[in-house]
Amino acid sequence: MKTKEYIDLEDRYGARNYKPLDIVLCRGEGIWVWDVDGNRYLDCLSAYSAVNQGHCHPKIRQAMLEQADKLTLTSRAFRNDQLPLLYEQLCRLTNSHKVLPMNSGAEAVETVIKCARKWGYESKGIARDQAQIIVCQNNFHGRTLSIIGFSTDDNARENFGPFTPGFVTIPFGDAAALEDAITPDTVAFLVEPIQGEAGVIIPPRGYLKKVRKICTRNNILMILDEIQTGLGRTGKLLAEEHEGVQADLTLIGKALSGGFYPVSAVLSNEAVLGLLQPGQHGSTFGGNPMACAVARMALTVLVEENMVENAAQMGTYFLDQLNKIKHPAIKEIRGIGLMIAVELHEGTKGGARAICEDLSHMGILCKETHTYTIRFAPPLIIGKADIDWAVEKINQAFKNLK
Ligand code: IF1
Repeated sequence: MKTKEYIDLEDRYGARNYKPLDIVLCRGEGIWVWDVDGNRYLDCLSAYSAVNQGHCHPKIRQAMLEQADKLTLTSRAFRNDQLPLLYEQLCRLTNSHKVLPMNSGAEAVETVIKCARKWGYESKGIARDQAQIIVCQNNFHGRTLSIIGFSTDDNARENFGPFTPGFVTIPFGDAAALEDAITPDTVAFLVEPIQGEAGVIIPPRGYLKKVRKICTRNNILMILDEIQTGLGRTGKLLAEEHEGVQADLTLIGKALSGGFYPVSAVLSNEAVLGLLQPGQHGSTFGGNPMACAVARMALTVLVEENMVENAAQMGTYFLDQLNKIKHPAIKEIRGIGLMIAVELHEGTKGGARAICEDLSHMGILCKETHTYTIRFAPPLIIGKADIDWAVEKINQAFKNLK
């Protein structure tokens, strides 16, 4: 079958909750993906930072195949030989003391909301059902009902109500606003270190340090959603390291499996996760042997192949090269590590989508966000030569812009 046949089938039978580029991918290897017509593309989205390790990493694949020949799922009614090893590896890598494994990122977010509320009632002494959690404008934490209930994106919320109460929204990057929003019923502040979907919005330097101090001083939990920023994307294993802070609870997902399997986790400590008693939380697939075997290898290759350091070095290089592109449509080029965005001036003809479509014809896959911003987030294994090749195409796409 050719591209058009696949598209016709998908459009005929599929819900239209996405508007993908009309490219039908069938193979991936490292930074490259191929479509059914044999065209090769440099993946500058990395499945929204779920394939930081590169597509179909051979060692993660091997770990998955070997585990598939042994044991895939047992439920948590019984123990398995992979989960404790993942727990130990995650705690050592992230200086955590307790882990709760889940599957999707949104499930990890929902889990942390439950845990923060439980901590509020049982440790902080908040009145029952009064817990408040502070979140930021333009947040993205997933698509479940509680999460979209505190989204500020109308498109994500419209006609899905009623929503879960107990959330207060403040501007991102404004530590004073956090201080002002805290009440005796506040149990936590949930924030992305860098807002991904909002368009790689980087907070002022020192923001996370101030947040840490405010949360400690007011006895509220600092929760960092590192599902997109974590696992090397920003040039550190966790983005919190850029400011030398340690959250009370940290969420990871996506690249935790290198793109092979949905695996997420809540990283924390006894004081919070220790409050959960048997039967109070769980999931059929959470912490299953296959997920853990894949995640263990995904973490191993991330560290052993120096992908985090490479992301830091190549991110700096990519940003420097992009900043040499001069075009009146470019409003700002920003990023940390390999989490980069090019923002166009409002009103740019065709918006960021037009650039993404033109780039796809030149062999680069990237995605627009909020009409005028293009994200560039290649796998963390990318090298200088490939970045040079990409920058030349990006430069050409801007030259093509009318
Ligand atoms: C889609 C966006 C990115 C996330 C952060 C939690 C989650 C995500 C910081 C939930 C997931 C994904 C969702 C995916 C596209 C992608 C996305 F465009 F939707 F917003 F990356 F920016 N926290 N982000 O980025 O994790 O439940 O998806 O495993 O919905 O199409 P999930």
